[in-house]
Amino acid sequence: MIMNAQKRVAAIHDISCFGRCSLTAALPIISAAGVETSVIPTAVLSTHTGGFDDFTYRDLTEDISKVVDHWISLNLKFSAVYTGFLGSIEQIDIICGTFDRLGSEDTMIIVDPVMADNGILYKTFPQNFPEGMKRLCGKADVIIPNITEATLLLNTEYRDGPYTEEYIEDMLLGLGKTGANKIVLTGVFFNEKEFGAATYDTETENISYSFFSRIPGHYHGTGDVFGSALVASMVNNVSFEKAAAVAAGFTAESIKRTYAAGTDTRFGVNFEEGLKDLPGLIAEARS
Ligand code: PXL
Repeated sequence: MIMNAQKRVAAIHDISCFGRCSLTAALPIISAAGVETSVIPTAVLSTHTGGFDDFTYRDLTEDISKVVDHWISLNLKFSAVYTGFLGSIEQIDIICGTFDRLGSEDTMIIVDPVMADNGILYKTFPQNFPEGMKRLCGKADVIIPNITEATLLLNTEYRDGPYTEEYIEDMLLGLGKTGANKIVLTGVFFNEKEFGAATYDTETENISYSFFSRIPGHYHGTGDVFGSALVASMVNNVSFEKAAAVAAGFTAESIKRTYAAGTDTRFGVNFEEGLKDLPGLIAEARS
């Protein structure tokens, strides 16, 4: 392979036309890190589903395999495939197959099992969706669940925070047995002052935490901002734990700006004004 070839990622998420999440976050954030970002939209919605009613919903299940067929005919190679919100339960099997079809041994598979938050499965998904998501996570190198998604993957009961170290570390070890080698758990906090992510690498058995000052409110789309910054860092050869720290810092700064502006929390976070700093954060984490 050419040493300095530009990295290319395939991002497989919905397009929420308004609300700064999924592809409208992944595309600018991963691109800002110098990585070519190809997309497969799983659905097109007028807004995301968190706090808005009457959103439009166009399911693109039928298109995914056709996009992949065309890409295969072009012999495209990917450094990573990064999946998030899926448009239907049928897409689980299609995306499992897509990992095999688009991936080579150098391709990192990153699955954000987007399906739930605050103890509740998103309303667009059937009750058996978590079973399918478990299968998708089993094919991943890296998974990025929040606490609610982790409980659905492990069939354990959801609890509100603050959490204990024992609760989080049991969860990380449990997730480490589901197939992925690297686990990032988001929405972790042990007290009201700090908030962040925990990581577990099943190969080194290392557990790490990245915490930032907690800001009041529940901001929409932060999981996608975090996941995109994590992918951007990892494909740029930042180590796993440092990539989680870059992602947590980038997300925390985005939340801080949004809180200061008093924006409606449904409208997503101001990550845009942090994009110019992302390459520097990545370079620093790599050195
Ligand atoms: O940020 C996750 C997400 C992505 N896409 C859609 C969503 C959500 C979360 O609610 O509704 C459509």
